[in-house]
Amino acid sequence: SSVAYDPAAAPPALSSLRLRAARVLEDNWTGTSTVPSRGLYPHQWSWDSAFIAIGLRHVSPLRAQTELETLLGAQWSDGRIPHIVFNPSVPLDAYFPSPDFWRSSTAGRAAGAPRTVQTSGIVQPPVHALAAWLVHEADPGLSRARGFLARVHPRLAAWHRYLLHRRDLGGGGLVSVVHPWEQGMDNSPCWDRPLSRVAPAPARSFRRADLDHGAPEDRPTDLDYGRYVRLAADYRDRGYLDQGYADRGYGEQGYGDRGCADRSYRDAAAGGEPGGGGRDFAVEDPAFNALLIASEHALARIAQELGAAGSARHARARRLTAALVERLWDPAAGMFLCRDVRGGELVPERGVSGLVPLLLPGLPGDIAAAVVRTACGPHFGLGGVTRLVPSYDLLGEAFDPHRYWRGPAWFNTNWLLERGLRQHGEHGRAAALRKAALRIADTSDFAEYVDPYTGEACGATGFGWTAALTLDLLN
Ligand code: 9YW
Repeated sequence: SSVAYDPAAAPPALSSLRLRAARVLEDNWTGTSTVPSRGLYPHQWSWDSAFIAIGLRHVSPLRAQTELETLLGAQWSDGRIPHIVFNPSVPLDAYFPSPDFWRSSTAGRAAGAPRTVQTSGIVQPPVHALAAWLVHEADPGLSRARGFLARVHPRLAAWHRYLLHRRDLGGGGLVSVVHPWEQGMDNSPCWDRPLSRVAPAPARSFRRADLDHGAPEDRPTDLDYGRYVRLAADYRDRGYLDQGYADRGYGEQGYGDRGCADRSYRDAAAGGEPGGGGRDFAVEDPAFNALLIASEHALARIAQELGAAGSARHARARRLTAALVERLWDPAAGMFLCRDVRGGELVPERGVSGLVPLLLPGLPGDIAAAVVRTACGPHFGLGGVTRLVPSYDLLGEAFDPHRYWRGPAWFNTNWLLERGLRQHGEHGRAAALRKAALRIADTSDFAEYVDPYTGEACGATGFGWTAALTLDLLN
């Protein structure tokens, strides 16, 4: 078995939690990657895989490396890492949107989608370089023997280059997402205002598969789905091309040689203003950008391990941290907010995404202290009325303790906050959050998300990143 289990290492309750978490990852393993959930999400998801690798490294560093290598194997030649890599043996109707919606290998040709694997055309938060570094650290001997970092480094560098060069839609140095699915917190109230400009696709033009699993009343509404479908279809119909595609010559910067630049697509994309993705929806999100910055620091360490200099990347991470504060910090709210690039203003909604920059080592001390105060105050209740930090403002009008990203607590964001608290010397609060997360992972059977007040399980159980991050917190 690949489970490294030492019964002397942990008290009985924790060691059985560890075994059960490892078992979830075993059950969700397909042979080359791990599904988030057998029923609901039967393919490979990008940021799920990064979090899963972070936990998997404690039971099998080899599988953790393979998880990331499989994902990176589906990278587009423009550098983007797609948010879903489809498993060809899963029936088309098991998940919507399916490969026949995204049509990556045809519609994504000009942007360099791979020919042999089907993927989506949007992205998810860049947790990957951070994950790669943590996976390496778990077993440097194996990592060096397999040339793991040497192989993933150019792909991770191309990924960051894509985000920084193609996705700075606001012009202030930060990355924009062009779809709520890209940020990963699909129906957060932070998207309500920017999404309201998007004309929904008619409900009869698509069939949701998510409603067949779990509790439909917790899932995003049909109206939200219509808007998600419209945004994704428009991006697809523009060849998944981003701004600046035509004038900067993608091929030279992209990774690998799978790209096939198609002149007619280029010209079409260059025509409109603003062209490509983000025409109707472009948002600078604090968590997405903070994860990019954390991954820039990790990429600097990876470069150093490979014998190159890391100082330029560390410096870039510091500049990005300054841009994050400059563009998204709201002193009155005591937290970071999303910037609606098309509307040109900060979105007045408190999502947990605005606490995630606590992760960053370079955050000014007064800002880190204010974020901790906000997390512990009435809007998020950490150490007070909630057991885990909710995905959205307890006092917000849209708050609902069971509806997906509009209130429930998620384990990945709580794991990020636990790290952030430790990063800024809040060891007592971090230990309490860790304990609560472990207990609730245990009692909820590794739920996808939970009621932040009671810890009651919601969504799928046996959820990949919940099990993985449990393993990481146990170590
Ligand atoms: C969906 C897989 C994904 C996560 C997202 C989460 C959800 C897909 O599941 O999106 O159909 O709702 O919002 O963050 O990566 O776990």
